[in-house]
Amino acid sequence: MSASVIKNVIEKVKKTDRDQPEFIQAVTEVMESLEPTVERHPEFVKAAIYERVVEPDRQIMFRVPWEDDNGVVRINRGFRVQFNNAIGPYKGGLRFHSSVNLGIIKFLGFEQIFKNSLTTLPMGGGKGGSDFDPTGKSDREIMRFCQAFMRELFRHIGADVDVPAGDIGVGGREIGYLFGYYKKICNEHTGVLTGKGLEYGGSLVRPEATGFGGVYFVDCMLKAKKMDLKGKIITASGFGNVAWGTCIKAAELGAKVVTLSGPDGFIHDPDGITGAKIDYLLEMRNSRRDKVKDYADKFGVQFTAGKRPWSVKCDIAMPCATQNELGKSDAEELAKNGCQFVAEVSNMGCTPDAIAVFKEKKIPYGPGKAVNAGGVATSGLEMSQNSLRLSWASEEVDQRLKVIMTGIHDTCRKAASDYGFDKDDYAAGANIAGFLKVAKAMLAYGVV
Ligand code: 2IT
Repeated sequence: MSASVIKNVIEKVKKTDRDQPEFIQAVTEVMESLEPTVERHPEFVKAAIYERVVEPDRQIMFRVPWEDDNGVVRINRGFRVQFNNAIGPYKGGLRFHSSVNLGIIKFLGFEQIFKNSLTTLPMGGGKGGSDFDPTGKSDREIMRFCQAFMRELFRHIGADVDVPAGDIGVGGREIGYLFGYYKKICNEHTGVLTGKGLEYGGSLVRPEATGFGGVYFVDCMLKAKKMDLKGKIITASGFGNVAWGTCIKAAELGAKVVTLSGPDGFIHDPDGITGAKIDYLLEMRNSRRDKVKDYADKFGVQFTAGKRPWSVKCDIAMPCATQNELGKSDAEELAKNGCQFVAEVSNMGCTPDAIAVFKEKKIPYGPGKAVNAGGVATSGLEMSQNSLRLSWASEEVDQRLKVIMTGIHDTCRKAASDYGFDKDDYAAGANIAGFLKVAKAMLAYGVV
């Protein structure tokens, strides 16, 4: 029975959402690991929880008209997918990138349901964004776009309804413009967005949190094998917010990140990305040039054009850029070069055939929804602080983040072994543990 319930859900999504490959990929990965839950929970089958969880509560698409610096009117498409609010208000980032379409927002929103559940905080799953490309845009253009985007989004969100945040292309500056405009038109100063500036309700450690959480998770993975981070070589991709936080915490715990990448290629810095070099990542991001070669030019290290960093020898690989950024041949090369752990900090960073290689080679692989959950967890802590009308010291936030990440790590291993998988199968454990909480809540509500 279990095989057919799961198979039918996947087949149906493949048919009805055939133009959404990333969504089909995410659904397939999650559903396949839920097979053992079907046997154990006939009540979920009876209530059609598996069929329901792959269908968003609602999908909002809207026109975003804005004026560029030359007075030309430009039109982009805006999205907010409110996927599932069984365990809390919809929560998830906004992505501004030229590749954004409904399928990408749906895959991200779907992953967010289980990720948010794993954090143990009361947050449902949602995601949004636009096909707007921030590369090369002026500050005023970014502002006008954010205001135009919020001009429609405001009617769909709220501190107890749906709380967006940043993702690729949306950082502190964009959240400032979005929040400022929401406050203006709603006349309301509430925690409706996270990733806010410290002056107006933001949380300490939120900018670093995704990377910090990723490194805490890796630390747990190593400890489970009686190893530790001291002296370990890490290859990372990307050079945004996530890679930045990863470099800081890795350096703090005695490991060394030696690569970064961008759309133009990757850099290799064998001495490690530490100290002032880490600060330079912020400058690179603020320049909006979207080029990692600037790092090589500044610090005189090797730049390889048009390639990703997975050929560089490492102990731990941490993809920090975007979906499907690490494929089968990359995985094979990592294995050949002695890589011992893979922790995906990006959302769905590894392709299914890359994950299969890790499994075959017995390289523990931490999936994005567990490894990168520190970002949204700290957003949840920002919401808590907003509700309390208090702000916590950075030590308090960081400590809570560490406790949450350790909890997620242990939960993944326990759920995997409870449901008949290898303890090292973090992907199965994350999917099962994340799903069970949401499914039980959905069941409690009856058929709605
Ligand atoms: O993918 C993610 O978890 C995020 N972009 C962060 C979402 C959030 O609400 O902080």
